[in-house]
Amino acid sequence: MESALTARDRVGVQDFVLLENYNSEAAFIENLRRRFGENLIYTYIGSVLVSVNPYKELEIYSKQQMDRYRGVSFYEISPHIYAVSDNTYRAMRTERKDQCILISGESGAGKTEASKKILLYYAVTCPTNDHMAALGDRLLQSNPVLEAFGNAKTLRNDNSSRFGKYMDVQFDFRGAPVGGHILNYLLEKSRVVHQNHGERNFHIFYQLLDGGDDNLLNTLDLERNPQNYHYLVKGNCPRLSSVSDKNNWKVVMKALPIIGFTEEEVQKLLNIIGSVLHLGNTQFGEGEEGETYITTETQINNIAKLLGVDGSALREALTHKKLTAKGEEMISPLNFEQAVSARDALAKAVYGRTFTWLVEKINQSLALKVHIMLWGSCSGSSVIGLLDIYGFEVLQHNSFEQFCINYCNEKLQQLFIELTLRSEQEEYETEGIAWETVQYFDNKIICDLIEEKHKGIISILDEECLRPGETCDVSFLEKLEDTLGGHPHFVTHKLANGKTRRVMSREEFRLLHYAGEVNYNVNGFLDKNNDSLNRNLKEVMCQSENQILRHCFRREEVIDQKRSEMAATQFKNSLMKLMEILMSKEPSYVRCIKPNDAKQPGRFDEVLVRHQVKYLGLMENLRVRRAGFAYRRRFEAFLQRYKPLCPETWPNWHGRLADGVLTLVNHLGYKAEEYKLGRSKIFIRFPKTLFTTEDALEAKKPDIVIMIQSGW
Ligand code: AOV
Ligand code: MG
Repeated sequence: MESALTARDRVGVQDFVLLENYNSEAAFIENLRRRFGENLIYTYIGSVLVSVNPYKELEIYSKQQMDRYRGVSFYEISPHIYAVSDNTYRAMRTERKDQCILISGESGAGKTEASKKILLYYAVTCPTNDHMAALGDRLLQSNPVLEAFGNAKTLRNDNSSRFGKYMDVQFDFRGAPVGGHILNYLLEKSRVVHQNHGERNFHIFYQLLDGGDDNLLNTLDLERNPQNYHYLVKGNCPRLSSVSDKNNWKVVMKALPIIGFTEEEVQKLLNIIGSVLHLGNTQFGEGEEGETYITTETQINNIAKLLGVDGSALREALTHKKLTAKGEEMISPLNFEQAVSARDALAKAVYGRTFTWLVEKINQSLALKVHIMLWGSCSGSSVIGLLDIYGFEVLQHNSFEQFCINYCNEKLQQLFIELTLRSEQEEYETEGIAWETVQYFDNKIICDLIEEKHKGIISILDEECLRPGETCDVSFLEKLEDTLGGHPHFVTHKLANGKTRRVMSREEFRLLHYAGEVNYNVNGFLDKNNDSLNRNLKEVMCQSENQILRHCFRREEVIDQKRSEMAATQFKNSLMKLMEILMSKEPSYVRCIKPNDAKQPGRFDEVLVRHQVKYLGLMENLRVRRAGFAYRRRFEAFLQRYKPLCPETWPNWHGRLADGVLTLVNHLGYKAEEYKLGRSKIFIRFPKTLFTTEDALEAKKPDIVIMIQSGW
């Protein structure tokens, strides 16, 4: 087996734990920079993988590379995303515990690429289950589809994830992938109707116009030029040099049937995408008496045809609102602005719900098939979860979406702190192991500021949305000021002495996030949180002949007028559930770093990298790791696994567990500095110690079989 490190692999140190001056941030960054210069984009902090985006294709992801990493110990070979994948897989197999890989870093740092590499590793290297041979394929094919509908070009990343994704991959007792499930989080729907300058709508629109054949575009009544569609011109950025819409279209169209979409479903899906574009081109006029009417009849006819809805009902629903007052239904006309926002709300709802349908459909295709469960071959199966969310982002103009995205990143950072920095140190304490505490910034204060009941930003936002009478974005901001003014992480234009901070607009509040300061403009917060759609528009949609739409817009929703949860609260609750899922699994971390803001290869902007190293808490991570122990095992688990290596502990140890462990490690020749015994666990300082023991066990395996057979 090829496992030797080459000289090039050894540029700098491959594990920061080996850094001589481990307290020096400059030395840390210098090590990253030197390795980056040699295309060594991966470095460890213990078992945490730090990855720097190379912004170019490297020849390090081939099948041969995968083979190099299979079954090989972490430290024998250069750091790689495959090593993390393999290690996680082996931990799941040997310890029979569910695992998760948490990938974090700011927008454009390489999270999505990392998650795809991990999935590829499992699809290629894991044994296949005869009955599920195509599952790996379907897992892989789900990516281009989800990216087409859920990713877009932003200023930070040409392929930015605009939804959060958590994917569980389920393995059977032989380690073959047999099922998958995706949870999706808050798609940035506002992008359907508006894009900032230099940004694009979701990829699928451009892919369809560029890649769809003439016939298809004819049936959808679409023209090839994206400039003709209002929803595609807001960012003034129709094409991308880094992305081929035409090729990606082909990839998506090939993937859909593999995942299990029927031809009819694909057609219905495209009808919806087309009708969103027609909706964007639907224009309104204002009559003499202030009434609103539609000036673009063709668009309405196209939509009616594509979605199988009644044209005149749609026309009416786009210009009128249905109200129920004292049990009676009333129709009231919309003014021009209201009609425009009803139209946009419809486009967002249709697109957003279709995206959810798409994820459900993919989940059906990846679902663990019943016959396997009946055969019982899934007992003892385990799961590896992969988390790839939208990264922290600061734009020129930050709104509700950035607020949610950055909140999500705060939660993930909090989880990292909980599971690595805090729990690690707490464990030494409970186990009674001498320890010098490492200080770190705990971002819980920011999470609380956002999510606390009654006085957090989300609660205040909900309250403002529900409060009867005149509420608006500015009254929301005032409420925030009243409740949160003086909080160390919350700032507005108002200064404590009653004066105003001139650099801030009166429509903004600033949050001092763990990853940096962000000014949020409150314009649109209430609307986006309300996320409401006029009832008569829902009615039209649920009568559609398009079965996807009928699935997305249920009759019950029109009849039952109870208010559902507001968008931010729904997001908060789904994140809470996600945290629970992640907490129940054994985590591994990939910390992604963006080397420059220009998306260019070979450029390592030290200031930018230093900022990320700081806020990701990598120095603290290193200090905890360095001062601590790489491995810990409960006494019984340690004894159970390694007892064949010592005649006194084999086949059973009858005394106190701690004494058994001591006898065992003495026999193995562990030196005093290599380990410590806590109250219930053994702590092993260096990975090498454990690997040597593992190797000894491996070498002993044939003997063990003989020992057992001969009743020893
Ligand atoms: P993100 O997921 O972290 O941002 P991506 O994974 O989409 O970032 O990476 C951004 C771009 O960087 C990719 O499209 C690639 O061009 C390049 N890239 C990243 N990792 C690699 C790699 N290992 N090798 C080669 N190129 C890479 V966001 O979704 O915006 O938070 O929300
Ligand atoms: Mg991404």
